[in-house]
Amino acid sequence: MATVTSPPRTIRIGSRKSQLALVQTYWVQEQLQKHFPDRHFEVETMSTHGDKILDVALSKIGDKGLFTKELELGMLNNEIDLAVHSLKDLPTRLPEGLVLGCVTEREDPADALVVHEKHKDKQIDTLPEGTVIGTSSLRRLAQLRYHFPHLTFKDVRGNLNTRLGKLDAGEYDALILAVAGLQRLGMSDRIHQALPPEVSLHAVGQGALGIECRADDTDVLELLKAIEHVPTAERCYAERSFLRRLEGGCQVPIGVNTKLEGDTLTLTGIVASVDGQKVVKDTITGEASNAENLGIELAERLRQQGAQEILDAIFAEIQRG
Ligand code: DPM
Repeated sequence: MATVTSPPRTIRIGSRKSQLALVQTYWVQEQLQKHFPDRHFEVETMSTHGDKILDVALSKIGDKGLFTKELELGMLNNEIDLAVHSLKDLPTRLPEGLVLGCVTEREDPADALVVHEKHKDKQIDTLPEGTVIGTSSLRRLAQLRYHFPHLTFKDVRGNLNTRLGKLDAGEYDALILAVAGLQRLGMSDRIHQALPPEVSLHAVGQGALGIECRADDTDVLELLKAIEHVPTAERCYAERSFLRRLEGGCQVPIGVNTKLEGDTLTLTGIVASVDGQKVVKDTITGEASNAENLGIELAERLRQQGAQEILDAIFAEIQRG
């Protein structure tokens, strides 16, 4: 009698419903399908808390995992098998039972200046006094205030199209957005200037996708290995370890930059006060195989230089509301 083997299970990929999340998820689905043509991958969408409260400033919500919690519950309840996140939205500590299964190849991690038409002949350092810049990122706000105290900053929420609409309508003179998000949505033409690291260090994990799965799902972990980009992963492990050590959530003025040359990893980190008055910044270099320890050591160095006081003041401010 012939043995009957059951067909391999369908892999259910969870995603937020935003346009950017879906583009990213379908890309991951396509990559997995390419590597494993005999397996079946399907996409399940879910709304997250962060998608539902669009009118509140992100920094005031102060909730880690704003965009990830529902997907994580989905994995723990066995409704989905993996979740695709923008790595920068994935908290550095994951719920018990879940792991970061892989990190995909990073796009340009820089922040982008997007301007209203009337400023099209300007760069970040030539925008006139009082220019209104839209951002809800404390990290972008703090660094730009530090360099350009004459600029004015205003909160902005909503998806990319909503934000660009507000810019074009004249509610803002400029926006700061991630280069990677604009590129993935086919809006590279809106990138007026990619901000150099001297002006703005990007968020931890920015430009990379992080795929989360159940820690004991050896099948999925094996599939994810095929689409892992090791150099990106090494850089991001250093960045995430740095942020974890500083106990920073995703809404803190902490920025990073990493470079990988051969096996040598260089990590720069910054902690800035929201008013742009205080900045603590340093760089560490070492073996890429030691990525996580480099992140920890850099965090400790910044602590000694005053980063903790800056962060404590911000956490107290958030608590007060
Ligand atoms: C996080 C921040 C922002 C997002 C904070 C920061 C930007 C918030 C804002 C942690 N997540 O960067 O300091 O400007 O109001 C987000 C974007 C992307 C992933 C959009 C963006 C796309 C880029 C990527 C929102 N999450 O940063 O413009 O995948 O890295």
